[in-house]
Formats: sequence, C-alpha cells, structure tokens
Amino acid sequence: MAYFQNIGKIAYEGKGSDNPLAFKHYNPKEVVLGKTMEEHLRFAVAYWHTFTGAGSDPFGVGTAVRGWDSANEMDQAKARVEANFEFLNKIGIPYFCFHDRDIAPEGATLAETNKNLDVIVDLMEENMKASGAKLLWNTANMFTNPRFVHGAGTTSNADVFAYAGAQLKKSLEVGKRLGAENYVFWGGREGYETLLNTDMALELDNLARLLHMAVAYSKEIGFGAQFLIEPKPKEPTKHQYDFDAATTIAFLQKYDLKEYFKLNLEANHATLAGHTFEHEIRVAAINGMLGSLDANQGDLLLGWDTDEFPTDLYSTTLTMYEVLKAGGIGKGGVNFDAKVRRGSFEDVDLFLAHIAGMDTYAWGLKAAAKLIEEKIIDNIVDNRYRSFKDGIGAEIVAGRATLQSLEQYAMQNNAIKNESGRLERIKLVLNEVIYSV
Ligand code: XUL
Ligand code: CO
Repeated sequence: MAYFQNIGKIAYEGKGSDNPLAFKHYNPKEVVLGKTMEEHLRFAVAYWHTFTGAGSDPFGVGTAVRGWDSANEMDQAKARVEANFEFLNKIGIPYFCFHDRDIAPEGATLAETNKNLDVIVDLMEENMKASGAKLLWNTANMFTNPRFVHGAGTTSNADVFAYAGAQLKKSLEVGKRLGAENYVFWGGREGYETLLNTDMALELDNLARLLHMAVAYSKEIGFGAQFLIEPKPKEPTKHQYDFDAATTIAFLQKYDLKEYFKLNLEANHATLAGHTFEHEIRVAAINGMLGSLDANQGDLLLGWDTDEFPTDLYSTTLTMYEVLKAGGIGKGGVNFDAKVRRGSFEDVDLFLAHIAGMDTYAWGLKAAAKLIEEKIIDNIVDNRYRSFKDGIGAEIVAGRATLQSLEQYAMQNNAIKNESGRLERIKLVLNEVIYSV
C-alpha cells in the first residue's frame, strides 16, 4: 500500500525552480571536491521522528494523523515499515536509523518483545533487499520504559542492569542481521539528579562494563559496525555522564574503550552543552573520534532539545567545513534526528522538512568546499599562527624550548606586538561565500 500517493520522486531542479517538492541545492550526483554530494552527505531518516512520533508534547497529544496509524500495535508497526521504505525511495535518502522500540511494540515479557522485534526485522530485511535502502545505525532504547527510571547501565538496580544487557544483546544481533554500518549508544537515562543518593564511581564503572560486554559480544558474533557514543549534556537527567565530546572521550580513554568507539555528534546537543556543532566536531576530529552526525538544530531561546530540521546555513557551512577538513564522515552519515513542528502535521510536511534539511546541508557543503578550495580559512589561520613557523615559535613546536630558554628570549624581547584577529571582516567574507554558491 502507498502512504504518500500524491507525492512522486523528489528531483533536483536547481536554484531557479519554484517547485516546493524539488531540490534546489541537493544534486546527488554533483561532484564537489572529488566526491558526489550523495557520497559526502550519506543522509539518513530517523525512524522515531518520521514514522513513530506524531507531534505530542508535554501539553498535548500528537497532531499528525498518518495513513499508517492503527489500533493494533503490530499492524501499525508493519505499516510503518512500508511507509519508511516508500518515503526513502521518494525522497532519495539511502539510509535510515532506528531504536529497537521505535520499530516494534514491547510485549508482556522480554521474550515476547523479542518475538515482536523479529517479525518486524524480517519485514525490514525483505524491504531492504528489494529497495537497496541501508541501515546507517540502530540502537537500543533503554530510557523510555519505566524500568529504566534509575538508568540502564548506570542503574542502582542490578536486575535492571541485567535486563539492559539482554536488550543490548538482542539489539546488536538485529544490527548484524540488517547490516548496520554503525551502532549507537545514547545514554538517555545514564546520568543522575543528585549526589545525595548516587554512587557516581560505581555507576561509571558499570557503564564501562556494559560497553566492554557490547564490544566482546560484537566480536563474538562478527558484528563489524562502528560503535558510536552520542554525547548530550542534559535532558532527561540533570547530569548526563556523556556531557559533550571532550567528556565522552575522557571516559572512553579512562576505561580503555577509545579504540572501539567514535562519536555520533548532534547539533542540538552541542547547543545544550554551550558549544557550537563545529566545536564538537573539531574536538572529535582532532582526537580521531569523528563518527557520524545527528543533523538538527535547537532554538537558542529555548533550553531543551527541540530537534528542529536544520535550516541554518551558517551552521551547516561550518559543519561541512569541519567534516571536509576531517577527511569526510567515513562510515557515518548525516542523520536527520529532527521532527516536524507540531503545527506541521500534514504528510507532505515530512517531505518538505527533509528537503529543507537536505538542501541546507548541500548548500553548506558547496560553501564549505569553496572555503577550502580558495583556502580562505586556511590562509587566515596560517597567517595568525605564523610566529610558530620559525625562531622561538619553531623551537616551542619542536619541543626544544625550556623555561630557561624562553626566559632568555623574553628578557631581550621588550616590545611584544599583537595583531588584530579581524573577526568582523572574516564574518563578512563568510557571508559572501555562502551567498555566492
Ligand atoms: C536524544 C537523541 C536520540 C539518539 C538516539 O536526544 O538524540 O534520539 O539520537 O538514541
Ligand atoms: Co540524536
């Protein structure tokens, strides 16, 4: 059955087009810096927002009425699978991502839940084979069910830890079956509210134990996906353990997990941590930890995760600049962890929102490529740090300087001269580049 009957395949029509159901910038086969846009961007649809979510918020139920809605949970789960593959084909997105609990309802027992999951995974496997659509990543939702009230890997209840391990095991098996290219760990409830009832050291040790078990089991079953941790600073818990890229890298290093993981960075999570998305990407990249991106945007006036579709060109330009400079996104991709606003409840809004996100990323990619080709930022940065190229700067970088040699130099250098950073001029140049592509 077709759920989007009035919508055909979305095509690239270019800048001159006034067709809202067409791309103006995303031209999948267009080559940018030696690779097609499709290869650079590796877009993915987030199943939970596009097929499971319906626009509910803390003050009201969902507003979207979907063709795949059904009173029977398993019928609805099957219909969502069909809608997913129809959508991927029409919008021209090669990948999708899901949590185990997005795709199939929980049963009364873990065994029943796994059985429901198997039915849907069978259906997905068939559809993947027929359509060629691929799984960028899957993950286990160990935060929605009330059993995870005190956490999963960081719970105070060993029975819940055991349940989480069992759920994770099944989720890794599903990933292997569907050929997931990555596997994500987002610790929704892995954090705490107050130290008054929390053993932080035990919780962190246990989280690392669970991750080591996941590494070991994946090896055992031959699941070759890249493991990714997705940092987020707050929401739902006050102190999320994977606060940001730097905190997460320190955790992985401490527990000898760094070689097995990279990071899945999300724009809105960066905002909540008080960082820009490009900051998070740079931190990951310089540590060899850039894995994948959850593309969305927050609202700087709001302090929570609004998961809006990315439409901010400055952000996508600087994001793609970081990705290109890091040598590309590798096995990762650009997953739209984004939801249509509650007021955008029509089916066509799902298409319009993804088109907006894809065009904004493609536009950002083109602008970033120009920044690189014309060495605009490289020249600024090279010039700014040129004092480290020779003389005392070169001695410092080579590791030959000592406090004594620095003192000797500083004592006879009485006229230190700094230069302007030229920030206002640089921002205008950035505007010009973005609007020129
Ligand atoms: C929550 C979030 C998750 C992860 C996967 O803020 O981003 O959807 O991407 O669990
Ligand atoms: Co996310």
